Amino acid sequence: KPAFHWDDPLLLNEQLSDDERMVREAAAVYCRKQLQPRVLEAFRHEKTDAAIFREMGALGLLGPTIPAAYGGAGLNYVSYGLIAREVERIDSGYRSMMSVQSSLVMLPIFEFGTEAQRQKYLPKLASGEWIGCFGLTEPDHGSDPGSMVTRARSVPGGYELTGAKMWITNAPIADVFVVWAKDDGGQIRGYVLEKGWAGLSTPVIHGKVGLRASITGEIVLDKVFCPEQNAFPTVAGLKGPFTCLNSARYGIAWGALGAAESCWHTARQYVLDRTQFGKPLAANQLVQKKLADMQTEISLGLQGCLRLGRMKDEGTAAVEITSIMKRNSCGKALEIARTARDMLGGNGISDEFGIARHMVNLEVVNTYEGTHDIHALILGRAQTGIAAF
Ligand code: TGC
Ligand code: FAD
Repeated sequence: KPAFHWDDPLLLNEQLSDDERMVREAAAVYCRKQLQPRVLEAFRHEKTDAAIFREMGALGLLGPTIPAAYGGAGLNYVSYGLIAREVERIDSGYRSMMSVQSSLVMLPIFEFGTEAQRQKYLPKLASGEWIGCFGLTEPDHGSDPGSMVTRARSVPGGYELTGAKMWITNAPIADVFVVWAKDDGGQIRGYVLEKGWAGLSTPVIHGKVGLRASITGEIVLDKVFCPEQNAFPTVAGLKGPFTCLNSARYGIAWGALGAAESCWHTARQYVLDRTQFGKPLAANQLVQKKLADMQTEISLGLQGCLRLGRMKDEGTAAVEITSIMKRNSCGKALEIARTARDMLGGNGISDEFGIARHMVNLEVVNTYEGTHDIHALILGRAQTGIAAF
């Protein structure tokens, strides 16, 4: 009779290639040894350790799908997903730092940048020597980025950027800024800005109740001059930023399930160890049902992520599938974190156990990169032909 593996019922691990398993293991070891010991203090005190970028860079975890010629590891999308899952098993903030650098900064420079831009920025972003951020959201335009008001006015030799971006991961510590703005013709285009350019400032946003290990800020643009050679030459319209989001949302789909697995495993061990009414909590039917629901959702969700990764690697993934997976993983992971929090009773409230931290992080993850409901509307439009935004 085939054995049942409670923590990997569909044998996902066996569906990976040897190389993919090695990537997963290397990421898991790094996360356990280097990230796990830091996370409690980082979360409590809103501390973002910039050294993490260099550590991740040294292991090839930044821009893993970017070719080796530009400093990347040249891995496939399944490997990228596996890395995101391991990093977010520790904390969504660490995965945020990694996925912004990889999908939202390195990917557009690789896809849309000139050869000179690729040569200048990608190797230093891959090594973690430079930190990147991505500015799409504005104070008054989040779900509807097409209405952005940031402007890139043509001036001799380049553009002058004016406007503000809000809720930008990594911004206050960034060296490289991929910023989206409307040109004189009202077309959205991408610009690569650098730290220290006149008129560019990045105030920190304090007081976040989630994602506290990952620094967030604004990007304020007060007539920032961007030379022509720092504009993406051809991409125009929302296709530019959305191409980056396709990759980042895919990583989040895997990552959120990593956070969910962490909550599930912690809750399972807790209910096995804790006795009430003379028996382990795990001996109660209500408790076992919760564990069964977690196991079911996580196993099915991971299988969907793997399928999407394979389709991305084959070039057959329609972008709507990413909306299914991002939305499903985030919604289910958040529900699992809330249930796991409850299963730990009072201890679930303590940050020592990690579940409440995952829970508030997942509130953010469910909101950024397209909210749960915005992805429902993308899918609703795709099956009815009616845009209900
Ligand atoms: P819509 O008419 O749908 O599309 C406009 C143009 O864009 C093209 N397009 C895509 N291209 C590539 N990939 C996709 N997924 C695409 N989706 C659309 C589309 O073909 C069209 O091209 P063209 O040539 O015809 O002009 O545009 P809309 O304005 O109706 O869009 C509505 C909606 C809801 C789909 C969209 O605006 C949306 O997705 N809103 C959510 C915004 C969002 O996700 N923001 C994320 C900000 S970044 C972030 O949160 C980073 S957090 C990272 C971290 O810390 O980990
Ligand atoms: P809104 O768009 O105002 O939405 C508010 C609510 O209304 C949501 O529930 C939404 O689902 C709902 N809603 C909106 N429109 C509709 C509709 N038509 N029908 C039904 N419901 C609707 N952005 C970046 O560009 N770069 C980053 O690095 C980045 N990092 C972030 C980090 C953090 C910690 C956070 C919190 C956000 C980050 N964001 C970033 C911004 C993020 O992408 C936005 O917050 C998100 O897209 C939602 O936009 P909003 O906050 O303006 O909410």
